[in-house]
Amino acid sequence: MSPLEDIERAFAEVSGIDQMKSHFQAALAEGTSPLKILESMRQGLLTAGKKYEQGEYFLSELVMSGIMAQELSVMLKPYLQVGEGQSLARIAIGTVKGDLHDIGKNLVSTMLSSAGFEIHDLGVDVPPEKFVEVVEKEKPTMIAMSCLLTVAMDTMKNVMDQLAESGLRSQVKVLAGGRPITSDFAARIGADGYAADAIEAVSVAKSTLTK
Ligand code: B1M
Repeated sequence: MSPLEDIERAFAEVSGIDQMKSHFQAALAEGTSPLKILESMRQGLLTAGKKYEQGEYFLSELVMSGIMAQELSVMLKPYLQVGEGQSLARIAIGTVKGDLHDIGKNLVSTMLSSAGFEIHDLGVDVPPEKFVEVVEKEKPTMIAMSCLLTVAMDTMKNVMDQLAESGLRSQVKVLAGGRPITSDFAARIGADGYAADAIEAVSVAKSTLTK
């Protein structure tokens, strides 16, 4: 089995940090691209998530898969950062209210900052009022909303509504993404851009700047 397959299986089977780390080292030693490592993690997490959904795994396994993903994200970070350069624009990013998932958001932040964006990370469980306040006071060029839970998707719509109500909508671009978010949903709520993953987030953020 290749190190990439090993990484995917380590996440699918939630086999612990030590095993995952040794597969990660093996993958690096073979010169595997960090983006491929990320994709193997994502595939493994999909399986772990499905097993949780089907009752085969408990919350403890979901928690452990999250800890493993966090560890791998931290180990991957130096390989994903390609340089600083001039700031393209300021982006305030957060996971919307009701949602505590932050691994994907953090990867999106890493890729955006690596591409030259200045990132203001608002964290998780961010209420619409907070997004509005940040737009008003700090005037970022863009806000980026992440959401992993279907029950929290409505918060994205609330953010858009509150931006419009406060007269700030035209002053800021809005990006939306996360596992249950689709381009249709993003368009329906009036976001300027949608990205399916952290890599796409960079190209979408860049193209949204010129919209
Ligand atoms: Co949660 N969880 N979780 N979880 N969890 C999911 C999301 C779930 C799909 C699992 C499942 O049942 N199959 C399910 C949601 C189902 C649904 O809503 N329909 C679920 C559930 C139910 C829950 C709880 C409710 C469980 C419970 O308590 N009973 C609970 C909710 C807590 C809360 O938020 N209020 C919960 C908790 C947790 C943990 C804390 C244990 C942990 C999170 C740890 C953390 O984030 N610090 C966790 C984990 C690890 C998962 C899974 C297994 C993995 C998520 C992850 O990190 N993926 C997940 C199943 C899955 O997604 N496979 C699951 C890796 C990450 C790199 O991918 O986050 O998708 P992702 O990000 C991608 C893209 O989505 C995109 O780019 C990223 C990188 O490529 N992206 C953007 C993300 N944000 C973007 C923003 C953009 C653009 C792209 O622009 C702005």
